Amino acid sequence: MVITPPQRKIIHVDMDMFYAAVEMRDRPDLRGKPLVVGGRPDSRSVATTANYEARKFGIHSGMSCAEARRLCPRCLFIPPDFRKYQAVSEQIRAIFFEYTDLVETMSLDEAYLDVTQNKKNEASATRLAREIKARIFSATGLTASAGVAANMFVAKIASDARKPDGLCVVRPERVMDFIRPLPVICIPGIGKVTDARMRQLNILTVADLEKKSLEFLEGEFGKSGRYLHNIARGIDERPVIPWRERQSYGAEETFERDILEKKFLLDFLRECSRRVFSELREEGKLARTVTLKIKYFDFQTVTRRQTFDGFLDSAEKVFQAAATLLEKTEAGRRRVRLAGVSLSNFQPLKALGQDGPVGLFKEAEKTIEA
Ligand code: TTP
Ligand code: MG
Repeated sequence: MVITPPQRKIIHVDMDMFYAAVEMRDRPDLRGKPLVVGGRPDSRSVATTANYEARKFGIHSGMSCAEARRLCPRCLFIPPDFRKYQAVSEQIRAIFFEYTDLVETMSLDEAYLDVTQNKKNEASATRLAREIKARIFSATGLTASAGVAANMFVAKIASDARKPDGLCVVRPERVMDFIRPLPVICIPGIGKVTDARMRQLNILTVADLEKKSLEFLEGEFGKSGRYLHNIARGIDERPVIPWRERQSYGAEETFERDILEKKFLLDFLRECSRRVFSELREEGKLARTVTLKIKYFDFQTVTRRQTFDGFLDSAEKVFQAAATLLEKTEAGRRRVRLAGVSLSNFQPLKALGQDGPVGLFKEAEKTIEA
């Protein structure tokens, strides 16, 4: 006899236009007007959120505020107040934990809940999702959208399907109809690089991906092949992990002017390296991977990454790695708008043994991402 585990019940909750919604809640005069949370439009800052009125003009997060103003000259710009968003985030997290301890927080405004077993002994995940949305609204005055499905991938797509204030339930027999039309960039783990590769292979949607064999996908995408093969069939076995360790520590900045001088960039990277190294160190961890991010004046962004056999045990080593990676960019020849350094691939110091990190820089393995 084959024993199959019970179908999981996953809810993905995502707040609607989060930062902007908080600002509009607190300032009724902002409501109904196009609004961007970000810096001043005459600075070089970027929009963190646009409310729905602003989105009608094509404004979206990540766009420069100057561009946002070009698209909508009467758009209002409000500086972000992260402490306030953090406080709301804690309120909604507390609500999630009333339902289950299996809560995986993705960002301030987004989390997955596994409610297969839950503290309310409620069998209907749909009813729970409705209740959670109502609780969030009464506690914070803000709306959230929720997706309900048997796995994380489908729940995440579902939460986006009926925004704002949406609730979308995707039953197992409807999953394939729901995901087939999606562009592959919607699949978690597919970034710009993989997306571009898929385009070359003429795989544009999940339906295109579904037609490819496991052998083909493993040949093209290595270890990710099986994951992609499963996802294309609506199967996602990733568990909801209650506490997610930070995946990376980074420091980056947009400069006041575009930078051509390499010396300036090197000084800046030294400072970034010092900052991220000490932040990580404070948490008792060391990293093996350094990533350099460069955004050129025309917004083209590249990352260069190197993973070492051993751990980077000083800020100077992080900087040396970043400086070497800088040589693999066009910095110095092409003006740079933003630069940053991040560290990933951690190990707690205590797990590194009494002798501390060994083999640093030995047989360095390189991963370069364009
Ligand atoms: P999202 O959930 O991606 O967006 P949103 O909540 O503003 O809008 P939606 O209704 O479509 O969910 O991001 C949540 C918050 O994270 C957002 O309000 C601001 C912040 N954020 C940034 O600071 N920079 C970004 O590039 C993005 C995408 C979000
Ligand atoms: Mg959101």
